[in-house]
Amino acid sequence: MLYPRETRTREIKDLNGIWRFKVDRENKGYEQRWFEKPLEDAILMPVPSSYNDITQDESIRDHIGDVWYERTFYIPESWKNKRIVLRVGSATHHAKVFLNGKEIAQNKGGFLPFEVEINRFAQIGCENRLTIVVNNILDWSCLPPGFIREYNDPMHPEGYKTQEYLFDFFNYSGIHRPVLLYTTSKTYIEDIKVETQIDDEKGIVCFKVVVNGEKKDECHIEATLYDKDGGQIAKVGGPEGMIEVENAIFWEPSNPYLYKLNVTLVHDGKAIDEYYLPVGIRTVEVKGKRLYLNGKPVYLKGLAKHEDSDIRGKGYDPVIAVKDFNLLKWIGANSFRTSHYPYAEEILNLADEYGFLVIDEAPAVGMNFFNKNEKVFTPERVNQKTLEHHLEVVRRLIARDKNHPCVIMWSVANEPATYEDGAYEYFKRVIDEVRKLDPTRPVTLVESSFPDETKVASLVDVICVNRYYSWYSDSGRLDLIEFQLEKELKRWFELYQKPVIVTEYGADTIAGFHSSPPMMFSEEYQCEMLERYHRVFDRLDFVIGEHIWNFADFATKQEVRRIMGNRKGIFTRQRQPKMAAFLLKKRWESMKENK
Ligand code: E9O
Repeated sequence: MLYPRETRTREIKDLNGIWRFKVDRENKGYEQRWFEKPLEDAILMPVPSSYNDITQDESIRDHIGDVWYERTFYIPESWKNKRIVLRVGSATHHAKVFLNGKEIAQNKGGFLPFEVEINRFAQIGCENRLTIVVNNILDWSCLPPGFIREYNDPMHPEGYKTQEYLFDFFNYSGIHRPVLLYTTSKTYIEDIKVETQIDDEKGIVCFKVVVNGEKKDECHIEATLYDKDGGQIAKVGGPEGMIEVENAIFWEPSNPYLYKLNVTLVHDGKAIDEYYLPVGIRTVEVKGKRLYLNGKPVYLKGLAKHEDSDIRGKGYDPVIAVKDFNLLKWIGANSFRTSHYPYAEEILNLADEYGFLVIDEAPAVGMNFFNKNEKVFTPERVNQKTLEHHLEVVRRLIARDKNHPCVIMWSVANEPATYEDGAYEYFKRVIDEVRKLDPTRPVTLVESSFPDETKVASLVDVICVNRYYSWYSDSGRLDLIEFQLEKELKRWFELYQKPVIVTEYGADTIAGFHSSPPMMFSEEYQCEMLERYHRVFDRLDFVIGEHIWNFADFATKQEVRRIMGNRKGIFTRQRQPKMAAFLLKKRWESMKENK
């Protein structure tokens, strides 16, 4: 699936902005056919954004079920002979789309784009009404999974229910990413796949183009590769090909050099469709104890993130996005994980440009009760339907992100109950699918299980482990960190002989809380904890990366162990540094690429 771009032949119409919005409190919208006429008693709502924090009404913030979004638009006469596509960057978690009262699309999954051709339903020259119904209910067939709790007890009013979920971020909902229309010719470039190789000083760019539409057999394809300054390197014909770049500049964090591959679809001597892709020439490989980028060992310095900010919730905002990248650069990081779901494509575009190494994660989080007596992998919970959806999600994730040089690894899940029966069979299916679709990138699954209990470590290329010594276990016992962590990490390597990334470690820290000697929640405690972890990492040569939990404080559901959200950020939610940020900046700036 190609990211929508304007080119010589393609136009974009931005549908972001202020939409009309209505909460379906009684769940009557479909029955009363709200899609057939303009919404009554609607309020205003920005798109993209989560809707939860926009109003002063907690019943909107905590609504479970459908909300209705609506806006109108015009299609210019000049688009008459074009193929017109409506694209929704994401709608969390389920969406139904109506155009002029007719249902035209449905989607399940809150973190990936979907699109639909609208030519048959749209009207040229008069107003079109677009309605998107978004539903935020999670069940065990969803990713992330969740369940509805019904309280049939005397202390709750009849019919009282809550949405329960086992992941640690607020279930923000709404249209989270850009909505737009774009055009192509009727016969068009549907997809491009690029893979790069390195042969000494030479870069090799292999491409494959998929064309669709009535006249696809009458067209031919021209692919041209340009350097950063627009200088032409080579031009080749055909739907598949290979371009060699002598003395190539390889894409890497210290120099994220992007070439440009321009693909033109020619019919009757005329360029009918054109699309371009930024191309970073780079290779990724796991060998022995190390991760190699362009044949050189690389150490991952960075953080796990969230799409989360004040007011916007999970809504994509270029202001927050660029600020975050500036902070990541400032602190000396070279990588991050898209915990715990695929981020907006705009974020990956920026990571390509800024030069960050990304572990791209599927939205499979909260598949663990952290309670050995309560199982997740049972026919009533994680079941065949979940697996089918998981397979679909990784297919769509790879289809969307396969061409990004920044994506160096796929993560199929975060902290599932890998010690349970059934976990191996389940993840074998998912990981086999990922490898089949993309043999060029390593695959991982982020563990919270221990080395002797997990059943899935044999399936992955890199062991990724989240660990909270002195926080969730032996709380306050900083003195135990080195002893426990070193012992555990050595065991991982002893058993599996694979490199290890510590993908989460950290402490909730309230900016401005101080204590010496350090106490939990103080800035000193966070610093001291990180330093002790780092001493262990520096002693172990098979540790190939450190990702702190978390980049910034973020919203969670309300519960007693969360004080206005999860406070493990190195930055506050408003993006101001805590003391630990300076410690990390010093460490990471003085570290070599290969630690
Ligand atoms: C996942 C992440 O989304 N890892 C968590 C992070 C956290 O700060 C969360 O925000 O809580 C830690 C997993 C904790 C596992 C140990 C739980 C032990 C309970 C007794």
